[in-house]
Amino acid sequence: MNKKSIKRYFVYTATTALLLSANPILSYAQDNEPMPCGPLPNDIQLKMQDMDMYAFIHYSINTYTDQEWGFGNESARLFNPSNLDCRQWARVCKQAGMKGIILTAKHHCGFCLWPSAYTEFSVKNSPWKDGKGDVVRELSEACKKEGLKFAVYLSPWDRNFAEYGRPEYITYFRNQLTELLTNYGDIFEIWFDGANGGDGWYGGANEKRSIGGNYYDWAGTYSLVRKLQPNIAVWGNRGKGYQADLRWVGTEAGFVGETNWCTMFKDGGGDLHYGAETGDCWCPGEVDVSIRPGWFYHTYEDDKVKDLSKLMDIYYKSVGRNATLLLNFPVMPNGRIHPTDSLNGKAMADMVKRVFKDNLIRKAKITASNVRGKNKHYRAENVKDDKATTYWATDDEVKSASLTFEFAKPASFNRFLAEEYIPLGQRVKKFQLEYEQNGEWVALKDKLVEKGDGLTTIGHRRIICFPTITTTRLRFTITDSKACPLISKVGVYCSPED
Ligand code: FUL
Repeated sequence: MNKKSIKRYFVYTATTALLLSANPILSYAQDNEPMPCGPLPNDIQLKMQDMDMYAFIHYSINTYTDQEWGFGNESARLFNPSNLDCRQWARVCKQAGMKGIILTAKHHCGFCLWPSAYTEFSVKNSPWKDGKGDVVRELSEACKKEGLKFAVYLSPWDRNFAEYGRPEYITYFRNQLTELLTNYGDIFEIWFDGANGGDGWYGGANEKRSIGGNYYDWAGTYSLVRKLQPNIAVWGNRGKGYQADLRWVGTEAGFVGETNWCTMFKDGGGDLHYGAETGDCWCPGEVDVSIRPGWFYHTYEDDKVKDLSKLMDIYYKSVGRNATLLLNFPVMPNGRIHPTDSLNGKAMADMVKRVFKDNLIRKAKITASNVRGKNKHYRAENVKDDKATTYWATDDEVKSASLTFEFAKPASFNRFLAEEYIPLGQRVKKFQLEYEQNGEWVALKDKLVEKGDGLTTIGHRRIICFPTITTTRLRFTITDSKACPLISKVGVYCSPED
């Protein structure tokens, strides 16, 4: 072996060892690691789910015409913010606990917030910065400075472009995608809205245009996106030859089903709101909702900004139900986010921090009804170490098992949180919570704030709200699971609001 090949040999063996220890399937045989169950998330999806919350920013010509959907015949000269400050948007979002921002680079009206080389309908023909400005650039830089990730929304429907509905538009659309995914650094998500076809200006034609099912050739478009940005999460559809990483949850009101599977069907099937228990691919829900009734800014909605209690409700019904939260902040015509939106967003983040600061489980003694292979590696204490990589597991044949938490002194709490180790699949179908009162186990299910499906799926994170109880013992029983349950975290907390 010459020097070069010796070096190559060492790099090869070290990499193989690393891969073996990091890859759950390959290292399975070594330490009795549970086998994966059903479809699994990819690394991009795992990272997205760990982000919990990220922001949408809706800003376009609509901001200046007081509309939600521009027709496409507006003048680019209307775009004239007096005090545009992307750093302020990034700060507002960061204070609201958002880990990244998705900007409407182009909404349905077709106006581009960046100086696209392929259209005249953009910031380059606006009075703002004498046509030399680029909102996409400014926000991508502001995000970097604030330590946030950056992403874009590019509306497939374009009511301005003359060729919309014809093959020429697809070339235009992909040219614009290429600009956005090449010139602005790392993009964490691409959002392809579902509103498509209908009436519009279309270069003066002023008509209705409908498109066929495969008009956008999503298979080709997704592969272009992934070639340009290998780490991007695609939000959108599933079908033959193409798979989005995240799915819509079927409503824009800010909630997903209590029962919520991350799995769906590759052919596009599955319930958007509840997922598909027997699905054949991983496609978790993303709850998109605006902090105001509309997506774009309207002065008449200044007193309709969602308040702390509404925002917490949304948090529990999205992040607390195995989904991510995409919360929209509209920008005002002056180019800034309104102070009420900013204050309410911050109040939510502060409350989330406050509620989930002190996990009472940390001081509790934990007893498990079963521990996989009686192996320390899978012990019950793993649920309180705050490490996403460790978990409590049971033997393979066990589909029902419990953890009992014993508090040294009576503990008062009103929130329960559980997380599954999802890199090996989503498993739990049903669980039960009981607490001890006067020497007897009392079921918590009758006290739940939600009177819906009850205690069903867990996934990345499930949070249960109930009026404050005081007890010395809590029992968490998984009563049905697709395979042996793997629980990486359990928490109980006392929120100041019941
Ligand atoms: C919808 C769009 O039509 C709205 O204008 C908004 O952008 C929302 C996020 O998606 O489908």
